Amino acid sequence: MASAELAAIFASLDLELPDVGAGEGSLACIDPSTGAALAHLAQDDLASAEAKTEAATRCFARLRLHPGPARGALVREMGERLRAHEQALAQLVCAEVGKGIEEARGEVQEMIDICDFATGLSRSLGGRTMLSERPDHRMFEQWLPLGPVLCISAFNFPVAVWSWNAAIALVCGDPVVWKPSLAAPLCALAVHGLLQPVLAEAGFGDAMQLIIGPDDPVAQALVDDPRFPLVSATGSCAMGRAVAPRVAARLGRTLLELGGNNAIIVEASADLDLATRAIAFGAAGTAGQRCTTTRRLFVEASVAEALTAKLTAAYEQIGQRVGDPRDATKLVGPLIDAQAVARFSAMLAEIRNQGGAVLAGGEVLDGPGHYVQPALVRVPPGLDLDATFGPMEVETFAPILYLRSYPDGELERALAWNNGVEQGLSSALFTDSVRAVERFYSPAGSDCGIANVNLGTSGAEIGGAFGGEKATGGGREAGSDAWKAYMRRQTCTVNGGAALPLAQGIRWD
Ligand code: UN1
Repeated sequence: MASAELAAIFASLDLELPDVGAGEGSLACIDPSTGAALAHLAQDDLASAEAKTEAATRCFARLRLHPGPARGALVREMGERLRAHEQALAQLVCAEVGKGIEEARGEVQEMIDICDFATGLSRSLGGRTMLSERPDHRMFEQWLPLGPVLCISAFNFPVAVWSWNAAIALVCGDPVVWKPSLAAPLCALAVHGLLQPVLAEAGFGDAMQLIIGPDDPVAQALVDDPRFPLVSATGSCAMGRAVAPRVAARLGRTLLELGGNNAIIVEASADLDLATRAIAFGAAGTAGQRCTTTRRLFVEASVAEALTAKLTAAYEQIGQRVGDPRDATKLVGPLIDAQAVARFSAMLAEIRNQGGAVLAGGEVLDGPGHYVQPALVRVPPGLDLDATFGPMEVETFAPILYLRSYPDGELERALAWNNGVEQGLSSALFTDSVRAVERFYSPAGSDCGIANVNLGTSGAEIGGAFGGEKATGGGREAGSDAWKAYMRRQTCTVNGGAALPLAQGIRWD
């Protein structure tokens, strides 16, 4: 994308592109489909990050007293602005992170959806009343605003994941300080520039802050700051391992949404055409750069050959449709940067080295841009998955799908493989068998935060709680009761009587 086009997108949002030009300390925003710089931005330093944190903290004192439904009305207005500018924002997501235009539109739609959801929530957040064991006592719980939330987001969902946090946090009465990925600052600037005025017009402009700065020292200082009772961070397991102990050291709360090493199990009874479509989208969509991307595939032996043939054919077609993410006829855009391409190639070399085979795809396309053909890989036959996953343990953030068959009738084995990695984000089973479904959903079934039957691992709706177990971090964002992470629970007991009966029947007189 040319800089003029980028400036036009910003202008359509009534914003100016704050391009400071190349220079010391400025951040280059790279278009992954060309490798060229789109713009250069000034970065926050410790002093400006401190000022923004302080402003958010001061704003919290007022926002927490603003009625919940009134906060919901602000979030509804934010959703309206997003609706009105969906196309421009999608173009920006597409340009900055290389997501195909249709998927980029879907990402903006997720933002709109969560605003709708949070607006409804703003009239329904509530606690319960419990029966007290003491006469004339009333016991209930209430949920109160928690404080400023630090939201660290990743490049692959540069705006949607922030919005899951921000929309919910704001209706809960919490300001949000956003530290976006340095690979996607333009998306953050645009969304902030579009939505922050909604809050400003209502006198709560400081409830939305944007800090674009390096991890060291800016993000580290934010993570350590006790003014953030909650740090919500999305990214790699390595990032979570760096953030969580720092927040724990000050006894703060974290909401972590980290890596996935997601598997699909295909039983012999499955609709193989349906499975093929779901696997292809899950594994190759977004160029394999979703945390929910399908990375491992376990197929019941008697259909392994048939499914492999269908997938190989699908991958060959997909390989022809890798290219410019702005072109709606393409299915796969570029990887985020040259390092991601290098990791993709290195992993395929390692797999071949260990006796695995690349059945389809796997080529790096000539530049400019960071394009690769999604790879379908047969796991090295010598690798004993009951003992180790070898290279498959690693979440290579690129489109590599590992395929392995399991003996007929041994769903238990496939479930053990599904659960055998350190992450526990998403999982799926393709089957026509009710028994298999019940096994998958039983306490001995999938150990992931997301478990789907006859659909793929990626592409969750916002209405459910999103997140996973084990090294995925345990956090839940977006729908269901994920809002509880953004509030503090208070258990309240009122004595309406004249006596003072003690709990547990204790006598103390
Ligand atoms: C992510 O990759 O961090 O379920 C989020 C999905 C999307 C969200 C992915 N709705 O694939």
